[in-house]
Amino acid sequence: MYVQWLRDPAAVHASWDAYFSRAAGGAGPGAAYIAPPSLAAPSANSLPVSALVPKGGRASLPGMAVSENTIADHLSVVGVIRSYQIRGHLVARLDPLEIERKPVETASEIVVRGYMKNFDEEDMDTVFQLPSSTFIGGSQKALPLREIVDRLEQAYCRSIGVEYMYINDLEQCNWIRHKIETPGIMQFSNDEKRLILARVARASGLESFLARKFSSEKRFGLEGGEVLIPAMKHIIDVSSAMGVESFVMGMPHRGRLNVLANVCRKPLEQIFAQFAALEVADEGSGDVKYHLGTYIERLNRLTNRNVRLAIVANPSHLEAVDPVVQGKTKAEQFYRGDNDGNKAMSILLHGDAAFSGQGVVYETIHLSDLPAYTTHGTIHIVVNNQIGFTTDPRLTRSSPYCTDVARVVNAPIFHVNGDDPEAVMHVCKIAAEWRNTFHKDVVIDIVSYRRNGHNEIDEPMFTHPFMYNKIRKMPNITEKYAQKLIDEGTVNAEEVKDVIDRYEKICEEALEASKKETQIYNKHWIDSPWSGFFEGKDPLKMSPTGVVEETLTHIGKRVSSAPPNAVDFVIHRGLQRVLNSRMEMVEGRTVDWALAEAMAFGSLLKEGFHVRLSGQDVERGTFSHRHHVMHHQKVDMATYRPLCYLYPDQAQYTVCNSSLSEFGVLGFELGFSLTNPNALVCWEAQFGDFCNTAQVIIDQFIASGQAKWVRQSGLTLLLPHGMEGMGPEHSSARLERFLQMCSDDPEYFPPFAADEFAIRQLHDCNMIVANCSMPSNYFHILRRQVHMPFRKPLILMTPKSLLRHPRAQSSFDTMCSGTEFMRVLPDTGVAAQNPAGVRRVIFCSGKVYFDLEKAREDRGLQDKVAIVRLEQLSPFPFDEVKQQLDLYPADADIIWTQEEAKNNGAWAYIEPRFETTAAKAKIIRSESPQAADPLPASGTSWFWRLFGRSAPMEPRVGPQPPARPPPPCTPARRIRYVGRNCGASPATGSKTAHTKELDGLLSGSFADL
Ligand SMILES: Cc1ncc(C[n+]2csc(CCOP(=O)(O)OP(=O)(O)O)c2C)c(N)n1
Ligand SMILES: [Mg+2]
Repeated sequence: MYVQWLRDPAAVHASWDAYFSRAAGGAGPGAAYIAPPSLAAPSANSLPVSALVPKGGRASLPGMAVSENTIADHLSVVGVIRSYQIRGHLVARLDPLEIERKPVETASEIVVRGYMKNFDEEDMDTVFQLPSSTFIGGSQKALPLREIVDRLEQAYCRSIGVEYMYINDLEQCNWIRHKIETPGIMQFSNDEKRLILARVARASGLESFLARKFSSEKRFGLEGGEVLIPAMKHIIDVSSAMGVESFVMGMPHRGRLNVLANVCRKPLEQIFAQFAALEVADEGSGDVKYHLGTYIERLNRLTNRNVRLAIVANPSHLEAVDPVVQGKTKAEQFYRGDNDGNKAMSILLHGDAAFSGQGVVYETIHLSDLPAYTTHGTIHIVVNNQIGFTTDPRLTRSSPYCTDVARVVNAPIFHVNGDDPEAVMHVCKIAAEWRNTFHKDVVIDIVSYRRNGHNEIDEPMFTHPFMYNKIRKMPNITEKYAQKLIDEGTVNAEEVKDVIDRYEKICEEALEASKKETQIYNKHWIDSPWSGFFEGKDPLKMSPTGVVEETLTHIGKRVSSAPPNAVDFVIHRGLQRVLNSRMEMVEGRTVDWALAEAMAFGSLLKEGFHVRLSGQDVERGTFSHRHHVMHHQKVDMATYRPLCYLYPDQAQYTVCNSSLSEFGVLGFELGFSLTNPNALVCWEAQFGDFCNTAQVIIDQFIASGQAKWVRQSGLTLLLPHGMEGMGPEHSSARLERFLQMCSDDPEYFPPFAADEFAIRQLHDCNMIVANCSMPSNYFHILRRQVHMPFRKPLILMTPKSLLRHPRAQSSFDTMCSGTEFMRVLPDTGVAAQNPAGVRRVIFCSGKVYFDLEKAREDRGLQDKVAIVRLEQLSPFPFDEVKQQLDLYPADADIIWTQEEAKNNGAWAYIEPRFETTAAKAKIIRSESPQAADPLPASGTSWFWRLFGRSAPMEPRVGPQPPARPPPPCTPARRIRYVGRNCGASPATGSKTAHTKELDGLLSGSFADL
């Protein structure tokens, strides 16, 4: 305070000004405090202390004395004001049900605590100067105490309870004070009130219409919280007026149909058609109606500006969509060059139980201020119906409010009574303006109730008799607000009836129209349309992934050099060694893993594709191999990112260390990948096993997103994987789990033509799983992600020790023009040159290849054992595996060697597919290829129609084909497992045991030859 006073004496209370003036004037210890002036009436009905201080402030106050009581009173007034600002929300009338309304006396105890004890009734008319920390005076500088308290009650203890005093930034605090305390600030014109009424009437109207027409259907209605609809619309109006053009929204089940209809203006007939059990006319297995996404462009009537509204499709898993929405929003801002989030913003809706219970809320909110993840402020709206399914928040939440999680990022939180629509609109306006001003998160907690059970066929009285007896007596919000407006003369009863009847008619007409529909289309519910991406593309044409050598050399040299134009940029000596050895490799036309990755990224950037790599410590790389950000050793925060400076007209490269979150960050990157297909978006786990804390994103979005929501994503997961004696964790990325989710049929050998086999499989699969062993293949598979004419998620097991393994290096020859990704890497040694002499074919994948290769050499078995690597595990390369089986003698022993335990790794996935392939190989030898079992072409599929061609063969997406007889049994061609036993833990914790196990599996692989 003293420092403040030094800057501006008027900034502190007059009593402190007097004190500091004397102290500064040399008053000795204890003497700076002066007694109150004797001329002042000692009664509290005196002048404000400011009046006792000479005009001009800080002049010394000789002889001036202010009574101790007067100073104490003034300090108490400051305390009272501050108390309301900090704790007023605790007694605000937020709950429409008034279940926990506190008695007035207790309430004032809670808020002002001891500060009012100084005053009695007489003091209430004493005029006090107002401190600069309040705006309750408006243009007045002093007010009687009664008026001060009254205005504070109005501002802080009516329908709005605001929490903001923990915000560290004074400007932000003052901004909120101003918006909340200024007298008369919450006023609405008659037209504005009519608009609120019309909007709330539509919200209620839709729910009651659905309740009448589809009484036995679950819709997770909004009744009791209908004010959400005008609230969202108001936020959109205010934000649109401030220039926002695109709104990306995420929300749970509750009220979703209402939001689609009345906020997004999704055609009602499409919504009603979802209630009829109609056949789906296009691709995808679909989802329930209250999970579907949408994307609408329309004119905002109030601002006369176009707005784009997207609701992101979500699974049942509450809050899981939050980071996805943020990533999608970030991408919209990125591609628009909207660096401050002025054009695109996100709105997230939450339930009270989910917002406080789900950890991903915290993970998402914690991204809000990170440079590479911020969306420059999200408006969170909690539809706080004070219940979660059957659960009472008083027993299932430790935090006082369901919104407390947002306090960690200093977000202001506006609690508001949902039955006071004007108060709700007021906080919505403040929230939109807050976001526009400070570009930070803000929370609106609409305290409401749930009129029905969790869904419409659920009985709430089982668990909440007290609450529901109250709810039964509650008038509908439209009735309540209409009555208020009628009472104050804003509208008359006929107008209200007209508003309600008109919407009912709209619904009736839409229902009639929906009855004419015979089919529904999943594509109508797409949340991220990629206009222009599919059109005119040949679905079987993959652009080349090999590049001219000059590109490799150029990129290689750039990432092997310190900043070319900054001679004084001091880099670490260890890094210099890394760069030197990189340069040597480039000169020798070879690459290791890190170089291959840099060349894949760099060549895509050159071609104009944005590349984004996000995850924990990705900038350097967990294994210190990447170094995409070089740090000046002498200047803090001075960095150089070589991949950003490859070519003058290249696309932007983003590499960003994330927060220590998997669920949040993976969800974010998935969202990022949805906005624009022309980008490579990668998320890297620190170690592969950590991806299991993001399992919801993997199961509910990545593996099944396209099937449920016809929405593609090319997101790439880089998961360090491999048994290297590092213990149970840090070893397995749980390859088996990904493979189990792959939708390619183990018993079906696709009948695709040889030149289309790979691409048709890729098109039909739900995701790609690969475990590459060579840098060149890593290079190609990354590039293939963007050069496919469609998008599929890629799950890539990535190496640890192979990063520096001398044999895990590739020649430029395998990356230059004309080369491509090899799904299978055949043996190229003596065995392959004389296949007839081969006694055993070992199939494997990933790092174990190098152990096997060495063991074969050690045993001198190069002519007897062929080793074949499956680089792409799913979709399973049936055709190329068959070629390998055909190449070697029919009686050669076939084994699958893996380093993961038998119940882990690829074995369970591989085995049935090998059986199918082996059976096919036999059949082909004895029968004509046409005798195999292709499915007959039936009509034109979605896939082919998409590209304007008729289908040569029915693709394997969508309805499953009729059951086929199992493949013929061919015991001679069975594949045998060699590897670790089954295990509960992915790997042993003992280095010795690890080595023994490895020796064992290598001996087993070459036994009996
Ligand atoms: C992660 C997760 N756990 C459990 C559920 C099951 N579930 C569905 S709705 C619900 C209650 C949600 O309460 P709240 O967030 O307050 O929303 P409300 O239904 O009250 O609008 C629960 C537990 C779920 N959908 N997602
Ligand atoms: Mg709830």
